[in-house]
Amino acid sequence: GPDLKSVLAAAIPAEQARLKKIKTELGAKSLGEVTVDQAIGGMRGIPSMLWETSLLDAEEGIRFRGHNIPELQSKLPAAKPGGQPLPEGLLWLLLTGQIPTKAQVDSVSEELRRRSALPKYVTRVLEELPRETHPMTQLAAGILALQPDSKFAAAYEAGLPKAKYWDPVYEDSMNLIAKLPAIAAFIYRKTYCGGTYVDADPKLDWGANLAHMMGFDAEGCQEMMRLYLTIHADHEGGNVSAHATHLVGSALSDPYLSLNAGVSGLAGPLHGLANQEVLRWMFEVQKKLGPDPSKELLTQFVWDTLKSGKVVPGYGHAVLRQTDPRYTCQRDFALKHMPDYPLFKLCSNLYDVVPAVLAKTGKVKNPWPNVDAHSGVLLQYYGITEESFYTVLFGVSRALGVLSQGIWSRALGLPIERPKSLTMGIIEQKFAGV
Ligand code: AMX
Repeated sequence: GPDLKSVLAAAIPAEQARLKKIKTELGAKSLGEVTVDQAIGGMRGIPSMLWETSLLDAEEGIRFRGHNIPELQSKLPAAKPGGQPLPEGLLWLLLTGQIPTKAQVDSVSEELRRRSALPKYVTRVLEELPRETHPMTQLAAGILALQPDSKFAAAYEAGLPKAKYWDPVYEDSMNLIAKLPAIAAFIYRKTYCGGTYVDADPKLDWGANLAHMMGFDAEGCQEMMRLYLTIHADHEGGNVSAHATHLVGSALSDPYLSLNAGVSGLAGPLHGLANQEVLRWMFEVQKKLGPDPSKELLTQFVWDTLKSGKVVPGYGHAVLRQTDPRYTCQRDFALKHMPDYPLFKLCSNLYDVVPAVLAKTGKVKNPWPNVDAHSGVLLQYYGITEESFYTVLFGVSRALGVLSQGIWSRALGLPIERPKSLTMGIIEQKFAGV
């Protein structure tokens, strides 16, 4: 059958026509008013961007091209029947809007394999960075080091017409996605394994190969990695990593430059770095209260964290108002594969006590756990114990979503972003005497 790029190319004209029709018929309609609070408060809730690959509902959580996580788990092809989805299948879905067949997913795995070789200068850049450099800084550096290879930057300089932008953006995005597991594994082995490396296994899929190159070959670990890389891929357009990638891409900076901005945003403790913070916080709990603390002691510990002025990592969300379905699917995975693991038990017990405490503060809008409250438990179980690495895995996955949208942003001809900013003086003046 036709390959991913052909299916994508065939889908583009209808979507271009659809956007044109929306602009013509609905362009002048209002999507609502913007309050001063929203302008000051991180633009929370202002509908102000097009993002086709996924949509977030405050109660129900994320849907990827209309499919929620349980639907992805039942509809997307798996490595083995009944297993976790292959992230390559999600990539197909994000790019084309269609659920792929197993043969189509295999063709993406093959395409990524073909594009996966890392140039020597990239590993040399990584080797030169001090070993203590945070893995997220190393990831950002590795992505930037690939940029000289940008097909889009070269084609733009040569005068490529706008209608063809999406094509080299696709080439760059697929090259980048293909090389990210090798970059991530290189960072892992360099930082924690004394610079000894494991070659890719051409028989493995994209996610299993990442685990393999890091040095982990257990079947459970491969399944965990496929699930992890699927559920972290996209969370609509306004979160920091997605919006940063989208914003920088809107200046026609190529996919390497754009994703670099995205992963730098993901490296913030209120966003992707929270998964690292969760583990450190859970270790603190264990150190202070022992391996299996009572719920009373846990409750007190949560209050102490809040009183010391810190956030409880892994809980709360800017948009969600319920338990994150990305948390729930990881919990289901743990219940199946590691029901008696002490760290999972602690994670479960925290789920029982943290929401009530956060609700009692009266200010936290969402007391429920997000994706980051659980992912570290699964990684620890399979021996990936270095929590400062966790956000790199998030970044590898997030690339699938933000680069897919990046290709569509160019296919749809979206313009450079330029929202209006205000001064305090202008706000005061506008409402003086009101
Ligand atoms: N612990 C303590 N306080 C919290 C809290 C938490 N988990 N979540 C929210 N709050 C506080 C806020 O700091 C804010 O306090 P302030 O008014 O004194 O500044 C108040 O509650 C209101 O905040 P909010 O409207 O509920 O949340 P927000 O939209 O401003 O922020 C988020 C959302 C995720 C940054 C916040 O919940 C948080 O800091 N959580 C902990 C870090 C975390 O888990 N981040 C990962 C999010 C998912 C992801 O991006 N990967």
